[in-house]
Amino acid sequence: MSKQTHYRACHLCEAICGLVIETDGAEVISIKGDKNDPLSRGHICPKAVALQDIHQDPDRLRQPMKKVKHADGSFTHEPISWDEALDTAASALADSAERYGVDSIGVYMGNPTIHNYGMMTHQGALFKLLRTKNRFSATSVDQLPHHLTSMWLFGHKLMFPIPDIDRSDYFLMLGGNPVASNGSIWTVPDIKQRIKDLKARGGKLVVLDPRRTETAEMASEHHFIKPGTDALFILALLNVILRDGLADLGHLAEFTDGVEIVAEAVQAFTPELAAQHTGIGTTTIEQIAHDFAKAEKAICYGRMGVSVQRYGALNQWAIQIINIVTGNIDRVGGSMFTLPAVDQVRNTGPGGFGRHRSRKRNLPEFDRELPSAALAEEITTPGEGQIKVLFTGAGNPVLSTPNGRQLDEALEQLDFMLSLDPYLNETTRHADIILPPTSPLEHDHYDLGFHVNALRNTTRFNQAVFDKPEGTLHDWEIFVGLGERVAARLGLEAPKRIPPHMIIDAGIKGGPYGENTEHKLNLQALIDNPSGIDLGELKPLLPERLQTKDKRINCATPEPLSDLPRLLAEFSEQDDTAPFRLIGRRHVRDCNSWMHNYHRLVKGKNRCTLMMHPSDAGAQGLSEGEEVAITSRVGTVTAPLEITDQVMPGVVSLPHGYGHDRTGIKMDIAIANKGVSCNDITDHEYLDDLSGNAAVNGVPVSVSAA
Ligand SMILES: Nc1nc2c(c(=O)[nH]1)N[C@H]1C(S)=C(S)[C@@H](COP(=O)(O)OP(=O)(O)OC[C@H]3O[C@@H](n4cnc5c(=O)[nH]c(N)nc54)[C@H](O)[C@@H]3O)O[C@H]1N2
Ligand SMILES: Nc1nc2c(c(=O)[nH]1)N[C@H]1C(S)=C(S)[C@@H](COP(=O)(O)OP(=O)(O)OC[C@H]3O[C@@H](n4cnc5c(=O)[nH]c(N)nc54)[C@H](O)[C@@H]3O)O[C@H]1N2
Ligand code: SF4
Ligand SMILES: [Mo]
Repeated sequence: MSKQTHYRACHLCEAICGLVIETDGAEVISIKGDKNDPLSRGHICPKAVALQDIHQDPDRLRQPMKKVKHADGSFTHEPISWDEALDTAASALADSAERYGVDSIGVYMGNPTIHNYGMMTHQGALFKLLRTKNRFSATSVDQLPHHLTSMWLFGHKLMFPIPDIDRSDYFLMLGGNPVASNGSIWTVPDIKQRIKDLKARGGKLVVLDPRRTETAEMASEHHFIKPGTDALFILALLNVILRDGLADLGHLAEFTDGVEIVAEAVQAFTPELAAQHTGIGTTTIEQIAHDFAKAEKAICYGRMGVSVQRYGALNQWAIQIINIVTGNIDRVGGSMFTLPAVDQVRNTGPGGFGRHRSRKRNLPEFDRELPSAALAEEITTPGEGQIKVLFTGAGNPVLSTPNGRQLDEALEQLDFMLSLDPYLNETTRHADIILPPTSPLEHDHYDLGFHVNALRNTTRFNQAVFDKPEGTLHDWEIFVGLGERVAARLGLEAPKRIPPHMIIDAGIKGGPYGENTEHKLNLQALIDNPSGIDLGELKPLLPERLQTKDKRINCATPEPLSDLPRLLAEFSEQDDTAPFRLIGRRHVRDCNSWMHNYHRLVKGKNRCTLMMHPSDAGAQGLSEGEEVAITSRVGTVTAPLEITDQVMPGVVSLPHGYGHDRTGIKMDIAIANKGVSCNDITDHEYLDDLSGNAAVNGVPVSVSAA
């Protein structure tokens, strides 16, 4: 056998680190960071080696599976042929569309979709045939508020302001833990070094988080903040900045409107009100507002902790208003916009909001998707538009969406369920047919999503490390195979079989560094430079890059402004009556729910513990390691207690993505590290009412000895 060297991006998280993979025949010999990658500079985390583990995992499905019912009433999944699987699945979709209408088909797409360009380029063709209003995705348990904010302020759902940490002097971070997560809506490989460099330059990182996280440990300052109260803090900052004459829009002034309207609207949000509920003193709030506004180049950034809570959209909007009024948008060392080689801002629609609503709870659509917290009820509520057939792709909503137990049960009521997924897991165990794609090392790769979010403009294409085994299909081929069959049944035009790399070639040629530019990039140029091509640091792009119709930024966004009374009403009551507020946490060796089946990522002590502050544990008479019951409005789970002053008093933390104790799954190592699902106790009715985003952080719970 011959040794070979391959270049491949790690697709497991948003940092998209460049890897050098050595193989010998069909074996992976080593996986290392690629020092020549202009974005990741050789950085990797402990998860990179999981690419080999995923590829070799005996539990990874290599053939389509069909759910078979046995005489004793039990079910198993048995392998079947691709033709039988695709024919059966396509018939079920077409039958349902004909019998009950297209809205009887539900769709849920999970997070790895964005990390897999074949899914990104080909999912749309199938959904266009189905035209169902019942589409859902992981977006509404995650970054929905960022999309809305970008659409409202900059005219496109993907116009994300990207923290330019390498050239900044002041970084205010709320509810993000990039040292564990490796960054999000911010592709920032090697974050630890970048934080060290910021501090070495005399810059400051200020972190607000109810837990003293790995990132908080590295920060210049960390302030505990009570979960769910951030909006009061952020609006108080904004109020102080505007009140004290610290606003200075810089070049944004020429094309920005509505600041006076915002200034008036936030007057009620005083440091005193914020201090009363957040746990942060008025002096600190005033100080942070002044430091931020006076810093030459400052960044305000918020992530999961402020997005996936009761005021997610308001928080993200107000964060960007702070960046705008201090002139820190589109400024070197502030938050800047990318100009990616395949320009998804130009290639995709701007997004829309509230153009239709969910049947049962009247929750708003965003970009043709409804909030995932409504999926279960849309399956169980009878009437026109009820979901009878569900398609899931690269998602595990039973573990990842609020009140997962309710969804787990609802899935049993479907007429038919179809999953595009390499694993038999907590969600796909309900599927009548599971369609497993090729392994990540068996297909080529381009980061359609994450170059858009990166702190440097680079571009990189990777060829497959291994040939595709005979009798297997890539994700995109499965979409096309289904689409062709559905189209034939419904008498519609079949989707085209254009391989994703050709779509990328066209995207690059027509993009900002394409054939008509000095760069003259095309796919071949990327193939010739497998570590990636550097397109330089982020540059100021406004107002030209704005996608708003009038090429202006209007700060007085009606939707978040109309959400202010809800916030005031909630916090006009004096005391929080909830015994504890539940938050999540991420560990560098986890990735949501699906990476617990690889020994080297799960070994060591149990990570699925409930963290509680010593004073709370003392008051409740609970001791270290003891099994405790955590109860919310919708359910109870038990977990071992970890007593630590990492969390603030009144707050408990349980990671998500565990709960591999369901029967019928095939992931032996994960089963041995089963833990419990925190989404068994998060509440599908506890939402950001404005956006419909789930609020999995700040959930009221009680804790007692189990
Ligand atoms: N290792 C690892 N990396 C990952 C993932 C993973 O599962 N594991 N998942 C990937 C995905 S899909 C995403 S979206 C990103 C997420 O990336 P991040 O958002 O950076 O990661 P989280 O750990 O969720 O950070 C959220 C932080 O918010 C805090 N928090 C909770 N509630 C509140 C609150 O009310 N206010 C404030 N201010 N803070 C609060 C939490 O304590 C936590 O530290 O990570 C990605 N990377
Ligand atoms: N309580 C709580 N809940 C949360 C969060 C939290 O912080 N706290 N975080 C939320 C966030 S940020 C996210 S993004 C969601 C994630 O929610 P989901 O995306 O629903 O869940 P994942 O755990 O990422 O599941 C990914 C699935 O994709 C499959 N898969 C992996 N690679 C591929 C591939 O290449 N092709 C196909 N077809 N399938 C693949 C895996 O086998 C797995 O079944 O969870 C959310 N839920
Ligand atoms: S940080 Fe780790 S998981 Fe994320 S892309 Fe890099 S190596 Fe992969
Ligand atoms: Mo996510």
